[in-house]
Amino acid sequence: MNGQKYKGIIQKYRRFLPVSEKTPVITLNEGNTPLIYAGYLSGLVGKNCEVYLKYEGLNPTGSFKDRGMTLAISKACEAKATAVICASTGNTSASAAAYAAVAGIKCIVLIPGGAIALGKLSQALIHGAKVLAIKGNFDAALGLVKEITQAFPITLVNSINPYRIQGQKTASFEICDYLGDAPDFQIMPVGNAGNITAYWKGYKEYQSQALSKKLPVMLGFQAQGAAPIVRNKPILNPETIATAIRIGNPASWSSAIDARDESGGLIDLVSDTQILTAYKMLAEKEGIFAEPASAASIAGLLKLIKKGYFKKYNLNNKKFSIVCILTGHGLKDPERAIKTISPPKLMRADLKTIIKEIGY
Ligand code: AN7
Repeated sequence: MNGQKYKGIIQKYRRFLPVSEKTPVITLNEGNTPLIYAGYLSGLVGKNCEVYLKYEGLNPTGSFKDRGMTLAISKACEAKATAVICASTGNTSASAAAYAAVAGIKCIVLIPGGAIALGKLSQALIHGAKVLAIKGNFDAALGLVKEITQAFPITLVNSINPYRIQGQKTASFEICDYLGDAPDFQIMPVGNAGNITAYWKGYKEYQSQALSKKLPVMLGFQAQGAAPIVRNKPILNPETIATAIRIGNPASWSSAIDARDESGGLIDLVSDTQILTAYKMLAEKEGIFAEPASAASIAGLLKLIKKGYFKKYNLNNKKFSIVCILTGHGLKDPERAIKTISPPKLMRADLKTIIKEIGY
């Protein structure tokens, strides 16, 4: 960092981003998230494999959305916008609300009523956004904000705003910088499909500038009840416990397919049960608490291991790497954690009782 203090992804990757000296930088020092070696998962894949977890839950508002939001809000401010709006399954609204607060501009968010995790709702509210819960799902909310921004001078900050994708691509730069090259495989959840689009764009840009050699095989996972890309048709009533990816008609559908096909990868689905198993395993074996949508990455990894997908890579005795993206923090959805594990029973505050319960 040339002795400079870290000041977020715009400062760090300025030359890859559509900013100038005139662009005000609205930042919360997002990015620079750890890529954590996952010993237990590596062992499950095989002896030649290194699995890493890109822990995006450690961004300032607890999800990867901050990377795109710093740029979207900075560009909105450069254009003298006074208000931004988004539809959200939760994390985008939390991030938009926080960055709009720093920028001192108005933030409006439309969320599917009763279907976003508590942590995310609390964030949007506490940062002072105007939060509107609609009787409809994310796809309906996105339709509404598109219409609103066509009619009123409010800037859309969903990932159809190209600055969001531009900012989010910096995560792949960080992975390449850390590993010295792109990984062989990247596994990630797919909802509105902006993030898979962003990562793929980032990997291609880094390679074209000779900052990395390889391109990863992109492996995306949707939730079984919300898998429009896998099923090749929009889902009218998407359902999954991974509320972040409860999306039936992704905005970046075609660029997700490009990422899949250009990289020789796949977009597949995992069930809610598989997501919850992976969610628990990740917390218990790797010490990382990620939200259910993020655990879809791990559920996808487990599914591919079971299918023997990595067998041929294990056979040729060369080391290979897999990066799983953990898009959001587990604390976003504390209710899910408590539902997944039975809550503790209340006991008498008595030494004997407690020691007996511990098993000594
Ligand atoms: C934790 O916040 O769409 O495929 O409105 O919060 O780029 O949509 C969130 C998506 C994965 C899927 N993991 O990313 C929103 C929203 C988490 C997320 C995704 C989301 P995209």
